[in-house]
Amino acid sequence: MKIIQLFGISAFASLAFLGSCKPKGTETAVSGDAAEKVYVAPGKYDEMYNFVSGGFNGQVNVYGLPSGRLLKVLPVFSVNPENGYGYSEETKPMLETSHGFIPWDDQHHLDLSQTNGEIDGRWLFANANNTPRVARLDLKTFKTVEIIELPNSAGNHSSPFITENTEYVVAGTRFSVPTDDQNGDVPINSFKENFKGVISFIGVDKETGKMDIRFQLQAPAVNFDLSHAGRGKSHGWFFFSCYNSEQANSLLEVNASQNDKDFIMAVNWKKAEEYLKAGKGRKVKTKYAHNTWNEETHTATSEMKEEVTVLDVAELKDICYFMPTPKSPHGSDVDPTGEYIVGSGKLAALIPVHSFSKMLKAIETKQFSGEYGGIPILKYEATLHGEVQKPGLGPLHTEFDGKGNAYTSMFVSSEVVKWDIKTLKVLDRQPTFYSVGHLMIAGGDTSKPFGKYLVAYNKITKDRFLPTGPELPQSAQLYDISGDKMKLLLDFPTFGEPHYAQAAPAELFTKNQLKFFDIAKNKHPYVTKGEAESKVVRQGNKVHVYMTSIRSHFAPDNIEGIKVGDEVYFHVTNLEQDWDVPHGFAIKGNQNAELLIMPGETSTLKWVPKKPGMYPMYCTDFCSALHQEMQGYVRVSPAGSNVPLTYSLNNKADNAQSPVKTAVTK
Ligand code: RUQ
Ligand code: CUA
Repeated sequence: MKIIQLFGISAFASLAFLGSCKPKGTETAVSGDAAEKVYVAPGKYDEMYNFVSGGFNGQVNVYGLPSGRLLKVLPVFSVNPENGYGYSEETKPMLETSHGFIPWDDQHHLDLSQTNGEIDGRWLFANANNTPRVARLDLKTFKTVEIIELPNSAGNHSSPFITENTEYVVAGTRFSVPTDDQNGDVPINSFKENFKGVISFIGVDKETGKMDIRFQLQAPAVNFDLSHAGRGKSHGWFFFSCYNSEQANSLLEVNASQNDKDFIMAVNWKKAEEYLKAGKGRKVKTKYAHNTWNEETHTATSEMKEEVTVLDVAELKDICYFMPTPKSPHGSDVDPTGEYIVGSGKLAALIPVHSFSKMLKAIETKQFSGEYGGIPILKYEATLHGEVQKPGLGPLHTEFDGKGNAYTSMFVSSEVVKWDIKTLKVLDRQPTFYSVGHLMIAGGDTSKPFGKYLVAYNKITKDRFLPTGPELPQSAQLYDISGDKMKLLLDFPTFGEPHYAQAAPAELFTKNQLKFFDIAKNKHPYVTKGEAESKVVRQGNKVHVYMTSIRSHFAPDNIEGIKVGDEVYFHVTNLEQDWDVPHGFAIKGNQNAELLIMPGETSTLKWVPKKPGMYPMYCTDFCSALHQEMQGYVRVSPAGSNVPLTYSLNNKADNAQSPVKTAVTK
C-alpha cells in the first residue's frame, strides 16, 4: 500500500477520487471459454508451478497454474507450526541472525536459478525485507536450505535478483544506514553525511548452490527499490532503481517526491570484480549469520561471520553510472534481449525505456550532466530509447513475453498495459481488480520467457471474494496472453501480501524431485535406524529419547522416570522408505510445535514438563487406518523421586523392546 500513501490519501479514497479507476463490468471482462482454460480435471496436474512471495507471512507459497490451486506453503523466514520449521531443534538455527533468533519476516521477491539466461529448476532465492537476509530453497526437496544475513543493510527490498548463470544473487538496501564499521548512534538528520546505500553481491557455487558474500558496493545514501540483472548483451551489468535522491530522512511521501527525476543506477559488476581482485576493497568488521541446512544430518548450523569486503563506488571510478529516470522509479526491468531497461516511476505519467547500447555509447563519449555522490550522471536523452506515452497511472512493474511485448502494472489506474518494446506503442489494456502491484509471466524476467500466462498480484480485493471480516483475502488474477488481447481467466486468493513471483513448466521441477530421504544415508547424530536401537539415555537433567516411528507406532511408546526439571529431547526417526508417509509427533504441554518427520529423516522436539503427571504423545499426521492408535505415554514424577527411568514397547510381547528396559545413564 506504500504507493497510495505517496498521494497522501487512503487507497479507497484515491480510487473514489480518481473515479474511473475502479473498472466496471467484471462479468464482461471474462470471456466465455475462461473456465475451460483454467479447469484442471480431478487427478490431472497443473501445467506450471507458480512460486509466490508470501509478503508479511514470510513464506513462499506454491500454486499450480492455470488452476490457481494452492499446493504448498514453504516455510522460509517465519516459523511454521504445520511442520515444526523454526520449532524443531534442527531447524531453529535457520532463523538465527546477528539480532538473535527471528521468527518472522516480510518476503517480497523471488528469483529462480538460471543457466544461460534460462530457468534451470534447481534453486529458488527469496528475500527477507525487514531483517535483511537472502534464502535459498532447494527445489529437489522444496526446502529452505540456506539463509545468509546481509551486513551494512536495512530493508532488503532490491533483492534477490540473479545474473544469467546464477553467478550472483544481488541485494540492494532499501534504507540507507551508517555502515557497520561506523558509529550508528548519530542524529538521524545527519543522513547526508553518515548514511550509505550498500549493495551485496552474493556468490553462488555452481555445483552446490552455496552462497557467500563476495563483496559489497558502497553507494550514496538513497533508497534502492528494485533491480534486475543485465542479460545477453548486457550480462555483466546490473540495474537498480532508486528513490529519495533528495536524501530526505522524514516525511518521504512529500520530501522524497520533489525531484523530477531519480535514478536507475547501472552497475558494471565485472569491473567491480577487477577492483576486488586488485585488492581495492576495505575490510569492514561486522557480524552476520550464515545458516546452512545439511541434508545428511538433517540439521541446520548457524555460523557468525565477522568481515565483509566493501568497494566504495565514489572512489573506484567506472563501476556505477546514474541514468535519470522520472519520478521515484519502482520496477527496474530488463527485456529478454538485454537491450532495454524499463523504469517504472510510481508518480510518472509515462514509462521511460533506456537502451543499453546507448548507455554504453554515452559512457564512452562522456555524455554526463553532472555527478551525484561522486558518481557520474548520464544525460537522460543520451540513454533513452524512448517513452511510452499515456500508459496509465502509477506504473510499477514490467514483465516480458519473449515476443517483443512488455506488460506493465498500473497501480493507480488498476490495469495491465501491454506495449511494444521497440515502437513503444500501447497495444492493449485490461483492468485488474484492484490496484495491481507485481506482474508475473512464466520466465518473464529471463532470456526465454514461456509466455502464455500472466498473473497480476493485487493489493486490494474488496468485493472479489466472500468477505472475511475486516481483513480480506489477498488476490491474484490469471490472464491468457497467448493472443493479441489479454484475457482475464481466473481470480484466486493468496496468502498475504503477494509481491513478486516466478513460474515455469512443471517438468523443470518434477524431474529431479526427491520422494523420500534414504535412511542408510541419514547421519543425524541421534538417528535410530531400527526399533532394536531405540533407547533412552539420561545425561544429568537431559534425557535423550532415541525414538522411531513406522506405521503405526512409536518405539518406545511408554517412558517412565522423567522428572520435573528434566529437559527431554525426543529424537524421532521416521523409518518409512516410501513417498508421502510422514509421521507427526506431539506431546501434551509441548511449548513449541509438532514435528512432521519425512520418511528417512530425524527431527527433535524439546520438551520440558512443568509438573508431575501422565503425558500422552501421538502422531499428528493420519498415516494409516490405525493412525489413531499411534500414541504413547510419558510418566513424569516430582524432582527427586526415585522412579527409575525405563522405556518399553509392548512390554508383554516377544518384541525387541521387551521387557521394559532401563535407560542408560551417562
Ligand atoms: S514491491 S508492488 Cu515490495 Cu516488489 Cu512492487
Ligand atoms: Cu503416524 Cu499417524
